[in-house]
Amino acid sequence: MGDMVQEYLKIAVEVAKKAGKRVKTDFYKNKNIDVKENFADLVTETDHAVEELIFNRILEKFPDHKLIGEETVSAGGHCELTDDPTWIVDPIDGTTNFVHGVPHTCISIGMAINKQPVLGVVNAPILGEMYTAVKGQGAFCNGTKISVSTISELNRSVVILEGGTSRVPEILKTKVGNIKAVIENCHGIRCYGSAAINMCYVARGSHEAYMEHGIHVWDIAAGVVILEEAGGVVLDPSGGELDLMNRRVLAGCSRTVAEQLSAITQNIDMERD
Ligand code: LIP
Repeated sequence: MGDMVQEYLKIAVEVAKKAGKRVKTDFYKNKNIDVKENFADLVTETDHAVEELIFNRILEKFPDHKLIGEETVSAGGHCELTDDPTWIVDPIDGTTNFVHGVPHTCISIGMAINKQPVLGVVNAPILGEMYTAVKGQGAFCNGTKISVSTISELNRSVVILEGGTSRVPEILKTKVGNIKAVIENCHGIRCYGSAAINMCYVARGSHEAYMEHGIHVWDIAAGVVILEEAGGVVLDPSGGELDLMNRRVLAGCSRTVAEQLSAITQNIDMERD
């Protein structure tokens, strides 16, 4: 399988670069914006075009592989993770940032085999950062090996939290409670608007943890491999095992920090992918 995954990585990097060029060009132009679940859940013409570009290239090279993509699923497509090699793609993670001209926006390409993430590529073209990882082979940013922070206490950590797109009052109430609990127990909180970038930031050691309820499998599939290969852990916010389709994530530089964060926050049940 090793050689095959290398071949998959080559194509993932190639297509992520091509997609990055398109995202970078469109970033500086006026955008055609649409809404999905609610007024705060945005999609642009570029999201659709980039997903198509990525899918076409993958299917050209690997016609038997399965695909899960944010915009295809939003348009009523399938979101089923089977044991088959499956590419899990977010054409623009951080769409709100893309729309508003905030540079934290990226292309996230993950791949799972037997439901296990094995490869992750995150290209943030405005930031000029390309993160890559293959299971068992380390994690890299622009070709340089990266690793997680060695801090082991939450009260010495910087933690990433997100508001997300849900505007359901009970969900927001719990999130606000969690924000307060985390601020009270760490050096500071940050919020970048892209789950994939958030996970890469924990992977590169500049932040100790990231927690979010409401993300989707395409937001985290690539980041899981990048973070684990950099020495971090990815759990369910309850502190249990991560379920890729359960729409919540707790990423830590270590299990110790992740568990400390889990212990002071409330979990939220989300509808599964
Ligand atoms: C985004 C996530 C982010 C979350 C946003 C949004 P999108 O994904 O990556 O973590 O807070 O609300 O869901 O929609 O930009 O691909």
